[in-house]
Amino acid sequence: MKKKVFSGVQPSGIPTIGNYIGAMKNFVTLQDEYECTYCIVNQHAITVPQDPQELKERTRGLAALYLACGLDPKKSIIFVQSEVPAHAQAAWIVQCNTYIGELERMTQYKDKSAKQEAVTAGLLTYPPLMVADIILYHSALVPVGEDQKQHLELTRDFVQRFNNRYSKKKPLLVMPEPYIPKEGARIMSLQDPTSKMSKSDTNQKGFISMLDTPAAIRKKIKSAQTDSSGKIEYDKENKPGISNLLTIFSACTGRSIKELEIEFADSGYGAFKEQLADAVIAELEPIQNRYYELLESDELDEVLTDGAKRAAVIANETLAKMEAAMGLGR
Ligand code: ATP
Ligand code: LTN
Repeated sequence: MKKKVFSGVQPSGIPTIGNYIGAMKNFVTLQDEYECTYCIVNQHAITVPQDPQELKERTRGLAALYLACGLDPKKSIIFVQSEVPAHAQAAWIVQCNTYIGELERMTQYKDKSAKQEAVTAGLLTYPPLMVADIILYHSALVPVGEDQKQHLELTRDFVQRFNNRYSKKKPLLVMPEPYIPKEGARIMSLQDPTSKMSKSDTNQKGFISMLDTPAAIRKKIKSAQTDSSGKIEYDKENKPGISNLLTIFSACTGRSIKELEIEFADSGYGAFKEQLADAVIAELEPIQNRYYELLESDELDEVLTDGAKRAAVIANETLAKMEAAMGLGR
C-alpha cells in the first residue's frame, strides 16, 4: 500500500514564494509517489481576525493556485477544511488529550499571540486542529516548512498517547513524519533576513507573493536587504540577505547554490538581482497564467466539491474508530 501524505496552507493571504518553495512545490512532486491529500485550512485561518468576503475569495483563490502549481485532482484529493466537519470533531478529541502546557509552549502561538490585541482560545488550540487534519488521513508524511516542525512533534506525541491509551493492541493512528526540504525550508523576509517571510507581513516589500506582477517582483528583489561586502557567497550567519536570495535562486532554477556562487563570483549585487528576478518571474508566470484561467472556470468548484466528498469518506471512518475506541456512543 502506498504511503499517505497530507498537508495544508491557510487562506490567510496570498501565498508567498516562501510558502511555494517550503511547501507547495513539494506537494506537487510527492503526488507521483504517494497517495496525497491537500487541504485549504480555512478553519486555521480564523484563529486570527479575517474579513469574511476576503476569506471566501482567498479560499477559492488558494485552491486555484494549488491546481495552477500542478496539483492534479486525478492523483490527489484537494478540498476545503470547513467542508469536512470531521476535522473540527476530531480536533475536540485531540484537545481533550492534549495539555494546556504543551500548547502554551508552541512558538507559533507565542509569536502570534504577542501580535494580537485579543487572543482567542482558537489560537491556542490551533495545533490540535492541525493534529486532527493529519491523523484523519493516516498520514505518514507531512510536507511543511521548518516553522511547522514543532507542531509535527506535538502530533507525534499525541499519536503515541492516543494509541497507548485507547488502542494498545492494534494502534489505530499512524505515526507521521515531517517532510522538510533540505534547502528553502525557511525563506526569509526580503527586508529583514533574520525573520521568516510571511504572507501576513504588514510590510509588502518583505515578501514576494505568488501573484505579484513581474514589475513588482523585480522591484522587491532590487530593494532586498543585502550587506556591504559585495560578494555573492552563501553564509547564513554573516550574510543572511544574500544567502536567502541564493536559496530562492536555487529553488527556482534547480541549480545548486555552489554552482550559482561560481557563476556570480565576479558579479555585483545589481546584476545578480536582475538575474534572480528573471528566474523568479520565469517560475511564477506560467503558474499565474493558469491561475487566472482556473479562477473563471467551473472546473475549480467541481474539483473542490468532489474533493470534499472523497475526503469525508476517509475522515469519517477514522473519526468513528477514534470515537468507538474512546467509548463515545452508546
Ligand atoms: P501566516 O503568515 O498567515 O501565519 P504562513 O505563510 O506562515 O502564514 P501557512 O499558510 O500555514 O503559514 O504556511 C503554509 C506552508 O508554508 C507551511 O508548510 C509552512 O511551513 C510553509 N512556509 C510558510 N512560510 C515559509 C517560509 N518563509 N519559508 C518556507 N516555508 C514556509
Ligand atoms: N499550521 C500549518 C498549516 C496546516 C497544516 C495542517 C500543515 C494546518 N493543518 C496539516 C500540514 C498538515 C501552517 O503552515 N501554519
